[in-house]
Amino acid sequence: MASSSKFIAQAYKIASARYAELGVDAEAAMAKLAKIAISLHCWQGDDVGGFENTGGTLGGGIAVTGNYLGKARTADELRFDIEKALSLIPGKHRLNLHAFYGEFGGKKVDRNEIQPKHFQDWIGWAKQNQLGMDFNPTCFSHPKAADGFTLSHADQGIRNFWVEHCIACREIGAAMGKSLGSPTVTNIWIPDGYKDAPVDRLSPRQRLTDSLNTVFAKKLSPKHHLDAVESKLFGIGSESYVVGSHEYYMGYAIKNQKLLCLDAGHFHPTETIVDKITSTLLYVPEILLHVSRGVRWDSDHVVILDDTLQAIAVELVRNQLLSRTHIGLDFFDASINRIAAWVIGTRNTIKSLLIALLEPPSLKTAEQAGDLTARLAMMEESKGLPWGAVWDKYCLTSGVPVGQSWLDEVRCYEHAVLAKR
Ligand code: RNT
Ligand code: ZN
Repeated sequence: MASSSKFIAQAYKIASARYAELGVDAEAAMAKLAKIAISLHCWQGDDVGGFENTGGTLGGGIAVTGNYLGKARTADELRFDIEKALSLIPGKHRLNLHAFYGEFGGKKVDRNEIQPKHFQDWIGWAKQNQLGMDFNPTCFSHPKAADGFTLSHADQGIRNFWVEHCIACREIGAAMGKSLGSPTVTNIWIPDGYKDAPVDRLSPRQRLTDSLNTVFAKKLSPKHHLDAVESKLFGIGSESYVVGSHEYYMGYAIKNQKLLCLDAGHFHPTETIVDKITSTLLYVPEILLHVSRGVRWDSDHVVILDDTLQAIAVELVRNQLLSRTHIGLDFFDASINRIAAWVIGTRNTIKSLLIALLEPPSLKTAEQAGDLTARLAMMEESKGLPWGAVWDKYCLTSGVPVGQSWLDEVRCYEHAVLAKR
């Protein structure tokens, strides 16, 4: 049942007074929140399928499970679904597109031949919807990636093919950024690795460095375009060795002043990216986050409002790192309504930032005074503060459904649109 706006207003009044008592300005927190853009990943809408229509299956050691009805089959359907999701999420956000979502008019255009013109409809749509865009080379789900290697491949021909693809993607990213007036982050993730223990762990990494250096050889204006590189611990079929490990890309990003992409699901199950944010931002200009949720061996569950997500959000807010952090999402679930998955994960990411923005300053003062007892006490007590009332008010003033009422809209859309696909 939708909450009435009268109760929301009353609850907000009491909540903001309570926050004011603690030295927190709830209005100011909402104003700051409204400026934070989250980059929605297009690939949640069609199970990382892309629109090349080559009938290929998802490769690269990533997998989407589930068979929920209504997956987007065309770019138009995907855009329509993203619009629906965005209408249920407060704030102005971005779209994160993968290269194999280009529109090729039924022609076969191989990955090394893609051009900005294949993305004109996406760019036009983003402009209409006032969205910035981010971009990704698609170095998987392709015959030339079938043996699990791309930019670090031992065969120079195959390596060159992927280098060309990544170069083409940077040009496309720059065209997006230029025409949308906001820099596009083009993030390189490759699946390269071995199922079983290799003899030579070094050569593929040397080849990857050569390839990346060639990919990045052309300078692009940071006004339009930024480069990011993403590491991984293991994938399906690359359990024993991943060429682009965390240390590898951390070193590369620091040395070459690239953005480091930290995917929350790409580390050991008990290792979070929380400490990596302040550690790496001392040495790289900016970071890209792939907000995701690892569960045992899988890295891409829908983001929930858990301690890890909250810990990421407070790092960004407490240390004023939002301006150097690009927040992207990366999860895929086909066992539930795909639009609901976007809405749940994105709303949770925004909620976590709001909670961080509402943190009482007394926590920091306690730490600075060396009062660790008070720090722990306040940290725990602050979990019970009425942030939910501020969140409801934020949704209301942003013109999106409050509470679970967004689910009714998803259900209607499922009935009217998705069920007919
Ligand atoms: C894979 C990486 C990567 C992909 C997307 C589709 O493990 O996380 O970011 O999820 O490029
Ligand atoms: Zn990722």
